Amino acid sequence: MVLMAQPVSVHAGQVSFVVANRGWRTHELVVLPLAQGASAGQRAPGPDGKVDEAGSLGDASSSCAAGTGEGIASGALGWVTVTLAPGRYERVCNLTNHYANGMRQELDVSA
Ligand SMILES: [Cu+2]
Repeated sequence: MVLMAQPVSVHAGQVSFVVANRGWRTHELVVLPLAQGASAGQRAPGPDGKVDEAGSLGDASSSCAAGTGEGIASGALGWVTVTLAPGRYERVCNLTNHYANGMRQELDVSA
């Protein structure tokens, strides 16, 4: 599993994410803040195979619709628009075990 996202850096403000699920499983995209000094991939999943979504800026987890839902089905698009302050973020798929299996990527937001 992999989460490939472009670009890897954007300017602060409103940012729209369009997520194409090219796999056969259901996926999602959640935008989480990265703590000072932390890197993408360092979160420890809990017993449920998911990472803590505290501080989430928003997520795309709906098939052919905006925002939160039941996940983006295989072959479908999901999207979300969030407002990001300058800083470092991590885009993750937080379905069970997907984060641990590599579905995360850093996003840097400049002023
Ligand atoms: Cu996933």
